[in-house]
Amino acid sequence: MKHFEHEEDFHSKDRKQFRKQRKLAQKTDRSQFKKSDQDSPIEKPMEGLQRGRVIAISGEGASVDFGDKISLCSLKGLMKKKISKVKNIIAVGDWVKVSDEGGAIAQVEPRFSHLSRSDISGRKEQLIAVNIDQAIIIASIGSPPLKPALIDRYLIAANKGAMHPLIILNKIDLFETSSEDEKLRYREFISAYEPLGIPIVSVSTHTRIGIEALSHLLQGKTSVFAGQSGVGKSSLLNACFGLKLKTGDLAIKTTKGSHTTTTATLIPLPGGGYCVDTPGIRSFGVWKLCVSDLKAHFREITAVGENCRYRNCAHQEEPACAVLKALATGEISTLRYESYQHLVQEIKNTSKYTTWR
Ligand SMILES: Nc1nc2c(ncn2[C@@H]2O[C@H](COP(=O)(O)OP(=O)(O)OP(=O)(O)O)[C@@H](O)[C@H]2O)c(=O)[nH]1
Ligand SMILES: [Mg+2]
Ligand SMILES: [Zn+2]
Repeated sequence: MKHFEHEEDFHSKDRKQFRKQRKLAQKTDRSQFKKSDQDSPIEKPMEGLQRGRVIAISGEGASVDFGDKISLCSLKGLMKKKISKVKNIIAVGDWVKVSDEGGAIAQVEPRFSHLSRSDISGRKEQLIAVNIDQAIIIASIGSPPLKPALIDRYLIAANKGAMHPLIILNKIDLFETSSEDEKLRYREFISAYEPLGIPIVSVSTHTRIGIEALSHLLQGKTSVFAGQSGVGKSSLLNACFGLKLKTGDLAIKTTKGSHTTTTATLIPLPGGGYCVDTPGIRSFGVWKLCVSDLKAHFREITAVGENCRYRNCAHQEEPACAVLKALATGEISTLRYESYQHLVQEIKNTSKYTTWR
């Protein structure tokens, strides 16, 4: 099966093919491919179809697990029928119905959860994995450095997609030899994020600290591993379940990490449950990020902000700003404040008509 270097390559190929099909079809039937026809790809039930689960997607189609066999199925049937707001109309974790002849996917079942992001253009939603119980957000305390702002993005996306989030901080074995700055950042992170009520587990595949606890959290559930390239997602799955997933060698590459896992794959776990190992991504834009997402996610900032002098206070340099005061006393964490300001700016850059109250 041909694998693309990045998932974007595959989906942009998809889009080109689809545009061609739409042009051709519009000549004969203008109703079928209307741009407004962009809802979910779910259809009325059809007879004579086999049900299976999408475990991986490549340039040639989707690998579908039918229980007794795994087959490569085409997306052609779906592409001909529907245009979708999402960039990829099916995703890893989808339950699909496939026609016996030709192995084309005819239907996609309703999803109970999804993890998605904005595609590179910012105009389409890109599904990472669907029908997943929990999003395991993985970061490392060093190599690559801890990025709280990226973790906040994943937390917001998990919440929007109805997945339970968990934070895993890998490479805790590096703590002793870390710089004072890195140590401080790690401690600050724990004290700022623990009060949010999201489980945080510090682990190491090298010393096996926390590996048993992580295995326990994954057992019997369906999870998606998300996080920057090089944080150790594949290494952690190997350490927890004795798998042999390909991992990158940071020692001979850069400390930024290079993409070792190139396509998202749903992996059955020994003892029950599934996990999607995903390729690390460079940037993660939350799809349809809005003011209410920020209010819900940065509750401590929203609550304190009620006491600012101005109702539309941006908490930047305004007089009598309660948030800046709380920041100075340490009541609000600098990491959370910086992350909040980043995301506010992102909303302002992408939407013209944002109102803050
Ligand atoms: N020091 C240290 N290094 C680790 C640990 N876990 C993984 N690594 C190293 O981190 C590097 C990257 O690991 P991977 O498992 O390939 O990372 P990944 O997140 O799957 O990366 P992508 O597939 O590119 O997204 C490898 O060199 C691992 O040996 C750890 O606990 N401590
Ligand atoms: Mg990997
Ligand atoms: Zn303020």
